[in-house]
Amino acid sequence: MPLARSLSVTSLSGLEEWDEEFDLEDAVLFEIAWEVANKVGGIYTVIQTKARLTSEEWGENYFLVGPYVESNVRTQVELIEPTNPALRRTIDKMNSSGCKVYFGRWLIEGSPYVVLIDIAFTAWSLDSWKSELWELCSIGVPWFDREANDAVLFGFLTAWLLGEFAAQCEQPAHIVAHFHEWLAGLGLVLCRQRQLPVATIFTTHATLLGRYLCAGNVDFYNNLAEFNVDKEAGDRQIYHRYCIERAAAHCAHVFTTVSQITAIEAEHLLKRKPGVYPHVTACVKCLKVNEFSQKGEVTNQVVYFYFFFKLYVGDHLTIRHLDFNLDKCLFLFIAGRYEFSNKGADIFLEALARLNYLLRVNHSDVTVIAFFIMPARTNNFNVETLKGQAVRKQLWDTAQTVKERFGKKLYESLLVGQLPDVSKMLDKEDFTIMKRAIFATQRQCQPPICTHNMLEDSSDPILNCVRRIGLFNSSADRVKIIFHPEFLSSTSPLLPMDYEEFVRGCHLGVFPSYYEPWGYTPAECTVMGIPSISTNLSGFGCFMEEHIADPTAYGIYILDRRCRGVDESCNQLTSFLFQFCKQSRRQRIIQRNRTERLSDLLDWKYLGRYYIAARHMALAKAFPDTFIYEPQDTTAGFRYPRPASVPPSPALSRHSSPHHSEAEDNEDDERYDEDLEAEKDKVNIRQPYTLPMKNNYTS
Ligand code: 1S3
Repeated sequence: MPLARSLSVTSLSGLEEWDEEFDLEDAVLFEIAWEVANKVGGIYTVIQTKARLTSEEWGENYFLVGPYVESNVRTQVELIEPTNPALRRTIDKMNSSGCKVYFGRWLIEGSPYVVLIDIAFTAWSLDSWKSELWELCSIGVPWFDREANDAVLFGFLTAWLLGEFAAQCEQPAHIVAHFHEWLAGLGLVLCRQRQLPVATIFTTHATLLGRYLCAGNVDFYNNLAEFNVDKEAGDRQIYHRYCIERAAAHCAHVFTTVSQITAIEAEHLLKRKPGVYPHVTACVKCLKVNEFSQKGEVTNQVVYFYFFFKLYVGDHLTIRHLDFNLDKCLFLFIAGRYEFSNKGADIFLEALARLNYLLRVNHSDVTVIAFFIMPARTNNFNVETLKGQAVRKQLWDTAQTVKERFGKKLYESLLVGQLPDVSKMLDKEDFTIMKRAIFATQRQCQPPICTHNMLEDSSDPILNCVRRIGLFNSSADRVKIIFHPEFLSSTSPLLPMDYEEFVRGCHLGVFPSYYEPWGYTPAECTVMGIPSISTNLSGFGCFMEEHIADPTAYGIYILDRRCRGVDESCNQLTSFLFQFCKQSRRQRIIQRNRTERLSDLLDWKYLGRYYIAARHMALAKAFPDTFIYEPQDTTAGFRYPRPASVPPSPALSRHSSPHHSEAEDNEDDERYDEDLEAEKDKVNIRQPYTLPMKNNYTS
């Protein structure tokens, strides 16, 4: 019998311990998810950002498994011959049996290997696999549920891959297979049913029922223990999906989820307590803002936004009346999967209406521009938005024309040996061209709320809410709304920037979710030094509350949606927003610097250890003769201290009033630089990280 190998995870040095003490050469890790090289939602970001750390740990023995989507492969994957001989034989065998399986490197940090399975190519097996599923587990998948059909194909193919791989290995292999979310879960169920030599982990990033129940009008958290889960799933026509998810959770050697709050939910809805709680984040150092200047918050993106917005609401700004001061504009945003109430877009809009009222009655000179970046069905940009772009192009062309004419006159003057007469460099015709261009920016209608033509305009929840609260971007409104129902892309003609650039250009991310197992959007804001609002019903919000002494001082506003009614939460959100609007530029900069300092806390370097623990535990359960798992009590947690510069009492605050003047701001600039350095020094002397490691592995 091979010597039992002891696996332990102690503190953050757990990573080194694994490398030093254990020979992983014969162990192979497969990580299986629908979102491998296939961006659909949050799981993509999780897997993509974690890949580097996992590749470092598992090297050549780490393979991600996902669906083959040609358009994604063309842009993200370099197809190559399989490097591992057993895997090469596996893929050859599957391909000669009517499958299409590809192998390559995913071109992201860590360049992990990917095995991509073309499920459409094997669609002819769907009916027979469905009946096999019925025979095995009594799960009947209806023909009309396309996503569930994909889950069946993907599940049978991944189980085939793992089974074949185990058979092709010359020595008995120690395989770990980590499945994410119900869409990949069937593969796990089949692995166990076929008794494959595979240590299995199932991570759910949200429960199906939780998502559906919260999206309806249900008091979810107070009734968690009461739901008749089978009935609720049946009522929502997701019983078959629910069965796959629940079967995967129960069959797994190790069942994990992304946060404490989702663990409680999973225990009630899936009837198994997840043993570990890996706080997954989307945060990597490469997301950090290098060009963010400590002194000024005006990044290129902010300038771009000004420009974009100026054109977007052109007539208000430039021609009719300048209804807001560009230097006093604050850019807020919400982004993510379009789940109107789950993601808190409902209370955000309501709070914006209240904020608008407060800013108006207080005669504030601040203008808030709130972006909603949530994909919905559209048929392209609307005419008004495109007009803005056309005007931008026309202004640009005019500037080029005038520049050329100017250059020509300058050249001619130099040619005859004379310095130019500056007063004659622009003539009447130049002025006419320029005036015409400016006049063309005039518009007769209100700036549109939505940048696109919505397919379901009359029933769209954001648009209907805007209609109800009456925030129509009128010139008197201090809060303006731009709904961009498409994820951002640097190739977009309208807002040509990718998500990271966009976030950096904003002042505050607002994510008042009701259902948010983790919430990587506020986590991304944090690593990029952008303050954010999340809630104590989101994994991220709870995590920050637990680990930071004074989250607000770091620009982490946590809304109470647990113990307050909707109206009260909305008032609290309004007050957060109003406070933020009252901050001076200097206060915002200090806050951003503090926010950015939290990025270490969200690094995979530290949080990845939860995944390491889950894998160790699965190996020990599946191969008890070879591996022993020794969880260690590392429950001594840590708390990020209050920032050194936050006064213990408001009475001692130099800037107790957020309404100090601009002149004071300028005077303070030098003193502020010193403060900043001093504060940085203090924070550098921080305690070593000892993240609490939950020791209640019960699965
Ligand atoms: C899920 O994506 P979502 O936005 O549908 O998984 C994410 C990654 O774990 C998580 O952050 C998010 O809360 C979940 O909801």
